[in-house]
Amino acid sequence: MKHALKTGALLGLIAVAGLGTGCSKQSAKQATFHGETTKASVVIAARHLKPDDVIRALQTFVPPGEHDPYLMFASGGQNGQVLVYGIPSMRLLDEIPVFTPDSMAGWGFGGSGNEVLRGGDIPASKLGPAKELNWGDLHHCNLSESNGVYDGQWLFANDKANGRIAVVDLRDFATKQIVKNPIFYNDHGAVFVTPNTTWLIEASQYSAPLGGAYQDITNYEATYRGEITFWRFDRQTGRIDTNQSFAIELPPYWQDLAISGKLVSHDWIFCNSFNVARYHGDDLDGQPSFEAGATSRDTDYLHIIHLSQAVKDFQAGKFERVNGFPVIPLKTEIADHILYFTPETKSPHGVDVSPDGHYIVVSGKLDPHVTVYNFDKIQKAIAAGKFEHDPYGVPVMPMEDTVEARVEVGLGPLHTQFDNKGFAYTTLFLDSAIAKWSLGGSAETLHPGVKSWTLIQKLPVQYNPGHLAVIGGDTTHPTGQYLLSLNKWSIDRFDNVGPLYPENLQLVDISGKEMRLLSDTPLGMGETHYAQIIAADKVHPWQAYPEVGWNPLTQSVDTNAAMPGQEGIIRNANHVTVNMTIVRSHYTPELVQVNQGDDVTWHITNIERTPNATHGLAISAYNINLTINPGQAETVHFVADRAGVFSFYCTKFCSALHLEMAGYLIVKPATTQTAQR
Ligand code: K7E
Ligand code: CUA
Repeated sequence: MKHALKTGALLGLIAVAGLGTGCSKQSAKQATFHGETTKASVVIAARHLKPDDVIRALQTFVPPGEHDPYLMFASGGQNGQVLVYGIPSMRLLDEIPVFTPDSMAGWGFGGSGNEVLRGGDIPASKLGPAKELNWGDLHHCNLSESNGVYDGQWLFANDKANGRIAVVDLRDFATKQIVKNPIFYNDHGAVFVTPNTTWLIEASQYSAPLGGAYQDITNYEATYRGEITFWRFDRQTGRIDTNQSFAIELPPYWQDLAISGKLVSHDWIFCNSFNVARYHGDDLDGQPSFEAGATSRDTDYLHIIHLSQAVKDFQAGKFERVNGFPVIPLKTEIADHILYFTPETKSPHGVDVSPDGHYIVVSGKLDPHVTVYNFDKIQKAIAAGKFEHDPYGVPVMPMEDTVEARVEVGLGPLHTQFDNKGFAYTTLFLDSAIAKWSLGGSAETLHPGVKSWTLIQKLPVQYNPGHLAVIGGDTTHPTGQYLLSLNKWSIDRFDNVGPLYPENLQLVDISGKEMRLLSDTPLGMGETHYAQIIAADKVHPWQAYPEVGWNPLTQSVDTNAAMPGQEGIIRNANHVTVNMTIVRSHYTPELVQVNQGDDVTWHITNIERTPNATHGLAISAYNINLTINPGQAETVHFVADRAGVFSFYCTKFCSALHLEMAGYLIVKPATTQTAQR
């Protein structure tokens, strides 16, 4: 690969650059460019670069006009969107709007974006009025997989704040569906896919009565619950089929991350929990806080779920309905051998499955070890049936029967990813470091002298990493090479921009024996919780929509789309239909005259076939802002309730006569009185 320069070649380049060992602080300080910017040694000296800086720069620099070999899809956290970076340059290539309106993409100001966003609202019910949701706390975005590897077709994301999940189509990098969980208000272990993307996993977080109704908190043990929803994804329609989806009821522990097994363990789901103590306050009443009460037990429970067994029960109708949604009750899960527990060290966060599917790695945040469970041992323990039972009757297997190894990695271990050489990488939140450690079997075989289940190296990162991402690092075929440490704090790393600091994404080279830090990338627009990295050539987005009149929601030509030659304004009583086409640099028609109170349906089609020839439609005062890509057809609907003269114009600087790409929406007042105002 073009960018995968070998260290030897790099050292050669350094020698050419005349760096040698003579880069003393003194000379660096005095040096200026003197116009000699084509001489590497002069630039290196003037910029005070150390030898390792130069290597790092050479490893991450992508020359102008060239492309990055990898794409990272990263959650945008509180901004509710997905961010797309080029790796190794760390150039931000795109922001895919998901849960939050976005002006650049014209998302949420009329048109198809509104339709998708409103699909995720909370409907009115006997509990209260409808709630419109206009932001999300996006934690995990997950690429679709075929046979356990990313296939580059779809991307899924969750909203922790409101218990929603979204489907993004990677043909046009646009969100197609947002589904509100009908039985829970929040989630966290989401969205994680099964190896063929048949099911999308969404685990709830903070226990509450299923269905969202009121229950007195003193009835916590009896009436509060957790759950995991299994959403059926239909590749044909590109949508979650809510009618083929179901949930399983769980005890009121606070379920955390959930993940699918793979290969040997492919039919099983693993989910962490904390607050198995079922602590529920109340601090104003003199009780301990949640942080003390929820961590009062030494262990919490790793949930082990037999998915196909749950699917069987769902298909056999062995469920109850909550808000109309099928939920398999706990007692059925126990009777039908769907759910098992095994203890995990308290307050765990990450749960990750090794590439071969054999090992499940769990990190208890308050334990300096990662705990590695062996899938075969879990199966044997299930068969042996030596169970204790939790207060709800769920079988609990002894930890000593399910654990393969415990590796001491450092303080505050969170999340783990894997490479293709038998190593695992775990973020250490409290140590502000990444631990590299060896898996059993594979590392020992591949690297003579390396012992199984051993800490190999700790690399300091800056600071407090959450998740980490290795190329393909959660699939059956990781690539290795690069690792991203997604850090929560940045403290002193960047120029001061006031009290709200950026996050820090750090790129790490893991291709050699030792991990090496390559670059820092501040992110001042959200908290990246999770990311996945895929080879860029595995994603095949369109450069423009395939045909003119393309509806991005149906991914086909829309029979209602405005087409060239058929432009015009049609009135039917007080219903007005505008059929408008756009091409550089005009709207047809340019004058839209309606009466106050008219119900306006405005179809607009970008008839361009040139890639990148995107236009906008911004209508003053009406809060309408569309982005219309080549071929795309959009429809916006509004009531012309405010009289006056409103301009509309193209928001994308599309041509020399872009400023002339404008028109008027003229709304004739219903009464003369209004006209005078
Ligand atoms: Cu650790 Cu939501 Cu996966 Cu944040 S989560 S880091
Ligand atoms: Cu179209 Cu500017």
